[in-house]
Amino acid sequence: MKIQNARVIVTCPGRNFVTLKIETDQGVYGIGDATLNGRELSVVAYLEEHVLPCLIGMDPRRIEDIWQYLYRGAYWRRGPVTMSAVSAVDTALWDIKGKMAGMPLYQLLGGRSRESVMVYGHANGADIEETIDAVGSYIAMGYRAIRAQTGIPGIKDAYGVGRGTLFYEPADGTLPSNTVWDTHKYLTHVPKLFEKLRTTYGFDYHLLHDGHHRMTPIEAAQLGKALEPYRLFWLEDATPAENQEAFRLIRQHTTTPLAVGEIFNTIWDAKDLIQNQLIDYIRTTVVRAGGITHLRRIADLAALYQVRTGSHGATDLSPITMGAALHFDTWVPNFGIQEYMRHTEETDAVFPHDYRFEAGALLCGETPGHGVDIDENLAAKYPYKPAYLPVARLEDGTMWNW
Ligand code: CS2
Ligand code: MG
Repeated sequence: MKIQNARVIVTCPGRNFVTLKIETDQGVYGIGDATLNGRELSVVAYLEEHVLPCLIGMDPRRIEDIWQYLYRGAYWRRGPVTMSAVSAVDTALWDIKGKMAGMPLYQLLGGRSRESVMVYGHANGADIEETIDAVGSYIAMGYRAIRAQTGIPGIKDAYGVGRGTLFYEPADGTLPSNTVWDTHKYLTHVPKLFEKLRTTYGFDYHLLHDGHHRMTPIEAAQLGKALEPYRLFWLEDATPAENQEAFRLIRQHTTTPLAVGEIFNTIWDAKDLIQNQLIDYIRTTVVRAGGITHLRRIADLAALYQVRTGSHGATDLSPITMGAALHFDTWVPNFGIQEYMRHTEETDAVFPHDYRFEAGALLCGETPGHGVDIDENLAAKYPYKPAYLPVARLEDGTMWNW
């Protein structure tokens, strides 16, 4: 069996997605997500110029060997562009493997470990009252876990407060838009949100919050401590994680569970965090961290230290990633939770899939492979449209973390 053709499909049904399609000489094809929000074309170039020519003629059944070839063979290892490309190849090959075996992906991984995959949605509002209502609407939709983000008095564009409700897409503009941040105002305000949420809805629902890399370790420790009475499921991206040791300082001051890793692209980014039990959930994803093949390695390391998975699942990860992630989540023994920022109807039409939402959970389907396809004719109707994630500066103009 040989890879006969491999090509990249870029489409923009409201936001950009990059899809890799690998076709074999036996008429079976597989697809993988290669979307990197705000840097999409860099992954397209990496794939088209440096990866796809190497794949032609390779045996698509040799998933591990091709992964090692693309990782070690690049010489310049790791990084979001390289690993998004490797992830897309890996995901497409697992899709082919499932189709050849006539099995849904979770069966190939080891079978079902749970009946369904608990997910969390994104509730946000311009102020606490609006956010309280938004959380209520997610509870009414059947969610048992909800991320809550709110506008911060004195901050114009606080992170996570979308333009609209169900769909949150931060990328915009042909150049990055500028936002202003102030951690002191944020730290003063956020505990009030969670006090009000627990007063309003009690403790029967899981509440999550994303710090989105904005705090220093001691500020994150302050917030974690202040949120302890409200028993969050997790506080995410409390501080930038290049220095994995930074989480030790947060850990020393708070029992609020910590989650990190949506921007990680290999196990090396998380190794110390996991082995020193500095986090409780690892957020690595199919599209960013080397596909199914590498994500399994990360999850297995995490399991040794009672760290659970909590994969990223924002709108800028295509339905292909969501579909493959659900098969992974259905199998992985140390599952924690799956993020599920719903895609728009436009996007779902371009990427027909067999997963479905039910009672606060997602259920993967039984279609052989990962259960997601791409309608190329429809995809062609949405040409690429440049869009960047915003940047953030402090009020004095200091460049900060968006
Ligand atoms: C966020 C993401 O969902 C999350 O946890 O961190 O929405 C993130 O802002 C985007 O994926 C960036 O493209
Ligand atoms: Mg996040």
